[in-house]
Formats: sequence, C-alpha cells, structure tokens
Amino acid sequence: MLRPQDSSTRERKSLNGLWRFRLDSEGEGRSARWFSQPLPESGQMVVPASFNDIAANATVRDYFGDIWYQTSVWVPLGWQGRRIVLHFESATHRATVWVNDVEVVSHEGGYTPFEADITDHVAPGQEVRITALINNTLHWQSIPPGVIEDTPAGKRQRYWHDFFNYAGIHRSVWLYATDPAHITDVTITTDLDGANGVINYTVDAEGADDLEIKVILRDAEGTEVTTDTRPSGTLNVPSVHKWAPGDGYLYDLEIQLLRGDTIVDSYHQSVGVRTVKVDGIRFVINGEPFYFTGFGKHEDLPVIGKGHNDAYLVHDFELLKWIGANSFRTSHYPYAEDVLDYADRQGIVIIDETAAVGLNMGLGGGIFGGQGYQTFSPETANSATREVHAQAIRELIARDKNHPSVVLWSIANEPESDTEEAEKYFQPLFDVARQADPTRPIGFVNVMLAPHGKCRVSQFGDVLMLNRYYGWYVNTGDLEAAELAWEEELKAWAGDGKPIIITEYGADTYPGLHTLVGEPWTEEYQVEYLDMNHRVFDRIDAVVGEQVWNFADFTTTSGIMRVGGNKKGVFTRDRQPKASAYALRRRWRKEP
Ligand code: GCB
Repeated sequence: MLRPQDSSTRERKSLNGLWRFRLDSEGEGRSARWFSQPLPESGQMVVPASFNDIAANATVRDYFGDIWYQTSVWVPLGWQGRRIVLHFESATHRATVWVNDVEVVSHEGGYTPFEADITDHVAPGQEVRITALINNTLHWQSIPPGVIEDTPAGKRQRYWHDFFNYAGIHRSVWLYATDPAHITDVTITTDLDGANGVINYTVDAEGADDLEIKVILRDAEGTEVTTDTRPSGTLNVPSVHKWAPGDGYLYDLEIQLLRGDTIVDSYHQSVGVRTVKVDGIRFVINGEPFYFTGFGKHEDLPVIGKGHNDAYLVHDFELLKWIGANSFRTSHYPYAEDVLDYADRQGIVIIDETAAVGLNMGLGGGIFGGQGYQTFSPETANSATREVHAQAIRELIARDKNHPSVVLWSIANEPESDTEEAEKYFQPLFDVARQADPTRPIGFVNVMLAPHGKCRVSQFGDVLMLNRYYGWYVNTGDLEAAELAWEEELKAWAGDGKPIIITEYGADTYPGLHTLVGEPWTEEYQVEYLDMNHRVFDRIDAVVGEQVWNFADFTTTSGIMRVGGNKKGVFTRDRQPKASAYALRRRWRKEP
C-alpha cells in the first residue's frame, strides 16, 4: 500500500483535527447504529493522539473496549470522476470504518496503515460522515497479546509489555484522489557495482493495461539521471551518491502512467542506494563494517501519548545527532511513517520491529502484574495468534520495504524462546519474513531468561539481538560481579559466529538523584553502569552495536518497579539530559 502523497496527478486532504468521540463501555454503538447519525452524546478528541491522557479522567485513561470517533468532511468538487480513497496511517489496536451508513473497511493491528476505496459511496461537492469504531482490547490473538481478567473490582486489562497501552488514532487520516487507473505499489531494491549504483524496481498498477509506463530517476538536485519504460527493470546510476549512515542522500524515482502524452498517474518514490549484508560476525553496509550506536526508543509523549508529533520528531533526531547516535530500534512496534521518511533523509539507521512484545509469561511478576499463564498453548498464544503475527510481519515489510534506513527486521521483542513450543511458533515466522524480504537480515530480540545454550529461536536469525540488564535486574548495584557474568555470557554467544547487537542495556535513573558512590537509581550509577557495559562490549569482537534502553523516560503501567514510568531514559520524558547523556556523547562522538 502506497503512502498518500500530493503529486501532479494526486491530491490529499487531511482529516486531522478535532473529531467527535465517545467511549462505548457497553458495546452498544454497533447495534444502535451510531455510525448512521451524528455520534450521540459525544465529546471531542484530537486526531492524531492517544485519547488516554487528553481527558483529565482516570476512567478514560484506563479505558478498554469500543471507542467511537467521527468526523465530517467535504469531498472536493474537483474530484469528479476520480478514484477516492480513505486512508488511516494507523488505528490502535483495531478498527472498523463507515462512510455515511456503509461499512468500508476493518483492520487488525495498531501500527500499520489501511485504506478503502470509497468512490462509490461519496459524491464530490458533498459532505460525508466518517465514523471509526476503534477497539483497544488486547487478547491472546492480538499482537501484542493481553487478557481481560475478572477481579472483585471488575474487569481489568492485563498485558505483559512494559509500556502503557495508549490507543486511539495515533497518525494522520487522509482522503485522497487518483485517476481510476493508478499505481498501487512499487518495490525497490538496490545494489552497488563498483562506483555505480543499481536500482531494481517493480511497479504494480490497476486499470492500467492500456497505458504506458515511464519511470524517471532524478538526483537530489532534480537532475534527470536515467529513465525507463518497463513496469519492472534495472536502472544504472553512474558514479552513484550512496545512501550511507550519516549521509541520507536520496534519489527520486517518479513513476508515471501515460495515455499518449497525458500523465494519468504520477507517484514519487525516494530511493537510497545502499547494500546491507551479514558477513560472518560483521554487519556490513555498503561493504563497510557498521557499528550501531543509539537507543531503543518509544513513541511516547506528554498529553498526546503515542500520537505522532513533528516537533518531537525533529527534536529527537537533533538529540540523536547531538549525542552521536547513528541508529535506533523502533521498539516495540512500527513507528509512524513520518519517522521512517525522516530517518531516510537524516541517514539514521533503523532496526524495524513488529508489535510482537510481551509474548513471554516467564517475565514479569513485579513489573507486569500477576501471570499464571502458559505462553504457547491452544488456549493462549496459538496458531491463530501466529497468523495475526505473520500478518503483522507482512504488513510491516510491505509498508517499510523501500526505506534505505531500515537495515534489519526484528520480528519480536523478548518472546519466550527456550521451549519447543517457541521454536515451533517462530520457525515459520522467520520464513514469512524472508519471503516478504529476501534482501535484509532478519532477527528477533532475545531475553535474559533464554541465555546462550537455552535459546531455541536464535538459530533462525541472521544476527543476534540481546537485551541484558547485568548490574540492574541481576547483580543489582554490584557492577564488578555484573561485568564478569556479562562477559562470560557474551563470549558464549560470540561462539555462534553471528554479529551481536546489544539491543537493550540500561538502568532506571531518577533525574536529579545523586550519591557520591553511585547507587542504583542515581545519575552516577547510570553512568557507571553504561561504562561497565562498554568495557565488556569493547572486549568482544562479535559485538557490532550498542543501543541503550531507553532514549527517554516513558509511561508504563503502574507497579512497584516503576516510579512515574520507566526511568531508564538517557533523556527525561521532556528531553532533558541526564548525566549519562554527556557520557554517551563523549563515547559515541569520540570526544574527550
Ligand atoms: C526489557 C523490555 C523493555 C522494558 C525493559 C525494562 O527487556 O524489552 O520493553 O522496558 O526491559 O526496562 O525493564
């Protein structure tokens, strides 16, 4: 699915702004046909934003169930004879949408886009009512999973991931128009041939059998480099300006559908020419060994929760540059497409992750609340869950396949991986990912509970991604013992002969808390903890990356291990530096 854009033949209309809003705790709206009228007894809600923190109300914040959003929009008069599409960049965690009284689309999964061709249900020059029934409940067949428990105080939503279950319409909603004959998809892969670049492209189109195709490649200055007239082919780029970490150089591939001289559809796809591969214990970009520095991040902001915000997007990337980070992981779900587009342009490298987090009943207790479930079983995560997970992988790759910034797919974070059931669950999912993208390495993020020798899933990955908390969750406050234990485990993993990226290491740190001798929770301890980790990484050849947990403090469910959320940020939630930010800056920028 192509992201909506304006071009010489395409036009978008943003539906962002204030929408009518209503929680539906009894689940009565569907049978009462709330979509067929102005939403009764509604309030107002912001799109894009999570709804949770907007209302000053605990019931709204913790609400789970059906949620109604509704807006009205005038369909532009000029869209006569055009194909008209309604596009949601995401709705968390699932949605059904009506246009006036007609149900047009349903979608499962909170972090990937969906759309409906609504041409037959609207008329240019008329106002149309758009109603979205969002549902944010997590259950065993959702990704991420959760469960609703009956408690003496009523029903409660439980889940096993360490971030707040923000929900709503987090990203932009668009109406857009194209010609009935239109481009539906484009797939780009790139290669290098000495100093020259190679761009392989495939264009898919609908209703275009009698049309010609033209693709025009332009450089960043807009100068034409080459053209072609085949729906799929290879373009050669003499003396290519490569896309590289720190150098987000992009070419523009314009795809045109032509009837004679008339351009019927035009779509612009940016292209970064680069190669990625795993070579023994090296992670190689453009033939050069690459070392990841950076963070696991979250989409998490005051007031708007997981709502996308361009000011924070640009600011966060400025902070990445300030600190000398070259990469981050989209922990623990696909981020807004604006983020990926910006990473392409800024030359920031991305590990792109699905929302498969919390598939591990061995974790938790104090952090995530009561458990008592088995991760993989016919009643819990089962083959239906795996199909939803497979679809999440396909949708992530379909959405992000053309981003040069994305160099590695992460199909899950810290699932149970030390059991036969886990091995059976995951093996086919690696196949799904490889089939969807044969060009990029694939992996998953391993948890401390499945150390080397016990993990049965890491065998399927091209790289090893490890989350480890020596000196925090184990050997707490004893960095000497932590260093020994950590090095011993890492050496064992290094024996596998694959590149190792440390995708999480971190210590909760309450900003402003200081002790002369660093104690857990102080700014001093976070610095000493990171130093210890870095000593270990620097001694192990196979370590090709370090991503601190986390870029910034973020909101979680409440619990005795969390003080106003997870405080492992190197920056506070409002993006002020802790002492560790300066320490990392010195290391990553190699400044004294
Ligand atoms: C992890 C998880 C991450 C948590 C983090 C922590 O291993 O992947 O989601 O937030 O640990 O701080 O406990």
